[in-house]
Amino acid sequence: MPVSTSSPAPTSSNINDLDSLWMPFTANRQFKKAPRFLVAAEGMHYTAADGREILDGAAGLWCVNAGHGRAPITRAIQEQAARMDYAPPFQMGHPAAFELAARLARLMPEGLDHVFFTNSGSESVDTALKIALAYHKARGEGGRTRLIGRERGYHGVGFGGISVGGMVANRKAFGAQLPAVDHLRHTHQPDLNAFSRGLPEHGADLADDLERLVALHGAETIAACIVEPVAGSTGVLLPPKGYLERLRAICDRQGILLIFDEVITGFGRLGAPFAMDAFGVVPDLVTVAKGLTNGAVPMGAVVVRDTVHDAFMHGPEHLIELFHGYTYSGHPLACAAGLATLDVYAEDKLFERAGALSPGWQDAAHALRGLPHVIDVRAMGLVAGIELAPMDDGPGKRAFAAFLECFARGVLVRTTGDTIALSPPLIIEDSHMDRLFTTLSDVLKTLP
Ligand code: PXG
Repeated sequence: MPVSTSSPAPTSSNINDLDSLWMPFTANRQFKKAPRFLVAAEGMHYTAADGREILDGAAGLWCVNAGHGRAPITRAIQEQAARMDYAPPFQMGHPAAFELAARLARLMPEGLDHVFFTNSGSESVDTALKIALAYHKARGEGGRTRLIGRERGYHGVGFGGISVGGMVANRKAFGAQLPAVDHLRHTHQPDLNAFSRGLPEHGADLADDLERLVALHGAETIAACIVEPVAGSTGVLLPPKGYLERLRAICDRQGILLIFDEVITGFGRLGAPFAMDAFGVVPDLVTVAKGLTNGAVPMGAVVVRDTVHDAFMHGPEHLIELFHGYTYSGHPLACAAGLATLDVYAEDKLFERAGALSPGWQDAAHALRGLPHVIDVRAMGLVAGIELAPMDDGPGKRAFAAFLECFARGVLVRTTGDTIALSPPLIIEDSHMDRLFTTLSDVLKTLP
């Protein structure tokens, strides 16, 4: 049955209570004095409440990789909602969840064959950490309870994610967090690597921090090490050449599970299906979300190596092997969106497209070198970080001023600290790229 999509869009004139909504990761009081509303989206653009077209330089929030309003995805969600709105995921199944798991596993490198569904990146991270702990316990190595993250890591906002994460602001208000966590140093060394084309030359040795932590705590206490292959939220930090390989080798040597958080790097962002493909390093567990459904319905997943999964599949068959799951794990609407999204990625060859566009993208990003305030440019696939010198009176202020001015000129970018992060939908065309970088360079010239 066709479903009407003609309901009127809300406009700023019928939004008259801004008080009730406590907005996430937002300066609420500042926002509500001068709000910015988006009311529609199609292709590479949003429509703002005042009718202006806004070029999406951020794929929403790193998630709308196939562009907005893709008809097959919308249709799949509508049809699934009409056929079956919800099905319980515990001790029951529905076909789309099994199909999406199999399709996702097929996209992954060999050996990453088993998929656990969640509803977000944060839940994927907590799920992966719990699987790692339970895996060691199931194999009789229950002493492996320590989790290793990295400074400047972002792994969502659950207690597991902020514990292994390394963003100070996301941690310091929230008490003691998980015990038995330690961190590798981050790999951002602008004094050695600023304006590197491609991966930075210096810093592979920072992976040896994991050996240092093994020496400190004992490998027999360490369950897993989690990193973003490219750190997104802390400013698009590319891994130094050889770093991920070294981390993999240490994990192998020490019996530590390696978890890649691919919530941002997955689904074509780096010009390959996943960071694993781009860097040729395969972890034991992978967390994904965002691009899995093109952002259309919340969904995340953890993809698990068969040896890890199989360690749970012992004992009496009537027993639940993993006491973990969400009411909405594998929600039918999310599965329908995910299946249609994977179809669109394949039909439009978007991962290949991102790879083909990448050299021109990197040229355009690096051409910003020399403009006022620009102290580093980092780019790969279809992602770029443009780091600005902070203002004397507060870190983050200059980049936020750039964000506001870009929006005023009809371009949406994302900022984190003093880095402007660009991550457009992978359907971007040359004309959009021109507009994005021209606007940005004009704005950089106007900043205080
Ligand atoms: N892992 C990584 C690597 C992420 O980037 C999450 C986990 C958590 O996902 P959820 O779906 O729970 O938000 C993320 C999320 C930014 C920004 O400004 C990035 C994210 C979230 C909010 C802001 O870069 N990524």
